[in-house]
Formats: sequence, C-alpha cells, structure tokens
Amino acid sequence: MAMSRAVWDDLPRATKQDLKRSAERIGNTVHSLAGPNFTRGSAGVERYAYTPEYARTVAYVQRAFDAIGFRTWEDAVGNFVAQNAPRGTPVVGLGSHLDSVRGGGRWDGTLGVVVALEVCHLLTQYDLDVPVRVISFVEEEGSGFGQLLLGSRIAAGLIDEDDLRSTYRAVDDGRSFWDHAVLAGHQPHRWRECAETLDDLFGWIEIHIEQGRQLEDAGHQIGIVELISGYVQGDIELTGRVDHAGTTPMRLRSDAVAMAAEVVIEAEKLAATAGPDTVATVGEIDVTPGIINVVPGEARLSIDVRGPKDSTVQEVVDGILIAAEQAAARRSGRMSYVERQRVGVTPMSSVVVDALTDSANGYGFEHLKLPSGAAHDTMSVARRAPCGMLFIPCVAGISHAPNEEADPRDAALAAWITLDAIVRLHARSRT
Ligand code: HGY
Ligand code: MN
Ligand code: MN
Repeated sequence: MAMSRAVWDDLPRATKQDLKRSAERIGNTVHSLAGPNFTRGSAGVERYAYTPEYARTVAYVQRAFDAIGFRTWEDAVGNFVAQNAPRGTPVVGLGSHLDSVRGGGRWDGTLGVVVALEVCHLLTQYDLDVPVRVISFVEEEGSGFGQLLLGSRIAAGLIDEDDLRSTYRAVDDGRSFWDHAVLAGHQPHRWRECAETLDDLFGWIEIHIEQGRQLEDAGHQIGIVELISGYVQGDIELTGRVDHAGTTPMRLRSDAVAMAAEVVIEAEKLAATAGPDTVATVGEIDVTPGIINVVPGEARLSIDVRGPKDSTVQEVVDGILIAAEQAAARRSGRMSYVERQRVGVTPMSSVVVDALTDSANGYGFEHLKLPSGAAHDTMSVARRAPCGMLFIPCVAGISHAPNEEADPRDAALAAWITLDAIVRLHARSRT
C-alpha cells in the first residue's frame, strides 16, 4: 500500500501524531476481533447472528463504548446501539456491521464499527458535544439466514412478519429467524419497535473497505460514495429426471446440472454485455442427489444481480430466467424461481457527500468519488435519514476472503475526516 505513505508523510506533525495513535487503536481492535474468541473456524473471520462468537464480539464492543461513557443497548432483534445523548435527541449516526461472510476477512463491516468507536473516543477526548448514535446491524451478510442486510431492513421496515416467522430460515439448521432470535434472548415479537433504532438521525456515515480496486488503482486513500448499486437475489430450481449415469443415453436425459450450466454461462454473458458495473453471480449451486454415478434430477442455483441502474438489473434477471426456462424445456425439464429480496439503487445524500468532501479537502486529502458495487446497511438507513459512505482501499480489492487486508492508517484518515464531517453536519442541523 505504498501510495498511502506519500499522504501520510506529508501530514503536519500534530496531525501525524493523532493519526498514528488512532491507527494503532483501530488496528489493535480490528486484529483483536479477529482472534479465536470472536470467530468460528480458523482462517479469516467467520461470525454471524445469534452465535456465541458473534455475541462475544458485540460484548467486546459494548464494553469499549461503556468505557467512554456511552449508553448501550440492543433492539428487539439484536441490532447493537451506543449513544452519548438522551433518547429522542437528534443525533448523527455512525456504524456498520460486525458479522462476516463465511470464510470472510477481518475488515468488512468491523472497520465501520471500530472507526465509529475511534470517532467517539476522539469526541470524548476533545470534549466535542456532537450527539452520536453508533449502530452495528445484525446479520448484514446473510451468513446465518441467507438474507442480506437483515437487521437494518427490519429497522427500516423493509420486511414483513411472515418473513421473520417462517420464510427466513437458518442455513445451518433450517429453523426460522424467529426461533433463533428467541433462543438468542431477543424479542422478535417486538420487531416493529426496531424502527426506533433509526429515529432522530440528522445524518448517517458508514465507513467501509471499498472491496474493489478503484482506490488502489487511482492511488487514493479515501473514497466518497455517490450511490450504492441496487441488487436482486433469488433462487432458481431446475428439475430434470434422476437416471443411471451409465445406462441412460444422452438423447434421453433430463440433466438438471446441464440446465444449470447453461444458466450460469448465460448469466455471465448477460451481465458482461449489460454495461459497466452491472454484475451477476451464481454463488450457490445445490445438486440432488449429487452422486457421481447418478444423472442429477435437481439443481438449485442462487442468482445475485447488481448494478447502478435498476432497469438494467431487472433486464439481466429477466434474461437469466428466460435462459433457465429454455434450458429446462430443451431437456423436458421444469424451472421455478423464488426471489429472495431486492433493494433498489440508493443514491447518497448530497448534504452528507458535501460534508465529507469539505472535510477531506480541509485535510488536503485527495479523494475519489465512486459508486459502491457492494451492498451496505446504509441502503436501509437511507430510507430514514440522509446518508453517506467513506471507503478506504483494501489490498488488491480482495474482500469476502480470509486474506482481506487494509491499512489502519487509512482507517485513521477516515476517522478524522468523519470527525470533522459530523461536526459540520451537527452545526448544519442546528441552523
Ligand atoms: O454482499 C454484499 O454486498 C455485502 O458485503 N453484504
Ligand atoms: Mn460484505
Ligand atoms: Mn460489509
């Protein structure tokens, strides 16, 4: 990450010392939260809603906020909240998520919560009276229940009770989100009260690793997000016929995996020709019976289509479903599709983007304005408050992988820019 050295070394001394201390605190905390107590499995970070390692992670963060005098609580489904002002006070929101993908890295999500902690530490240290609420949303990655942004979508009212009671089921044991929330000591029957988690916000900033290569390629430490790509996620079921792999002639087969293979290639082609930043991924394929000497009778594949234009995303989804129908029909098979969820393209608030831009310029840090291809809880918060996001680079753009790496010094830059920006937003909220 040689590029950050130039910015780092040119900083005036006092700022350099502050940044150095912030970088140490942030780096130490991020690395501590990658320790064995806070993750399942050995490589990278693996923690998700309602697991012991997730609860220990939230407890660690809660103690850190207690130590700087913040009041902390969890809402009815386990979104964690820390606040330095009485409830009902207009506040600026900071935060992200502490859960990870399965086999993920230590920076995705955790960075945003730890930098929010650093900003709150600095507010306290410099006695700045900016009312702040930090939120760490539960189940952002969907590793536990296959549902992205679940905690923040509940807070934003983007789900219905039936989803929580029966549709959304644990990947590990198939039990409902509702059951698991109760088992974890939460009160899902009060899920509507989670709307209060997003009350009184006069602004919201989420700091996150870019999870792409634009910042690194441009040699920048700071990215200011202008919009977050929309996405559609769903599951295609392809049904053929189970047959003997040795005795069934090719012309008589109805091979569900052969159908799936056509769908995967078509999805790749449709996204590649749909225009910049439109992407499609088949990340999950289940085969039944999934045995070497049996022609597969069923294949379930997930589709995840994203892009900066909702109409283009929909065109790609429609194209994939037509391809699935045709692939099945050519083999006398059937297809069905169930959409998991969708969230539309989410532009950032110009008020928050301007505050972040003024703060970055104030520090003399060059920065890049860019879209986010990744989804974030900010998409849910944006339904209730003016939002912005700050990105820092991650090495080679690698994320959702154990070797995800970022530089604590870039995170320190983001903390100080955010501190400056929330002072601006608070001043503006009182005019
Ligand atoms: O999938 C995403 O975009 C995010 O990392 N949850
Ligand atoms: Mn992620
Ligand atoms: Mn994330």
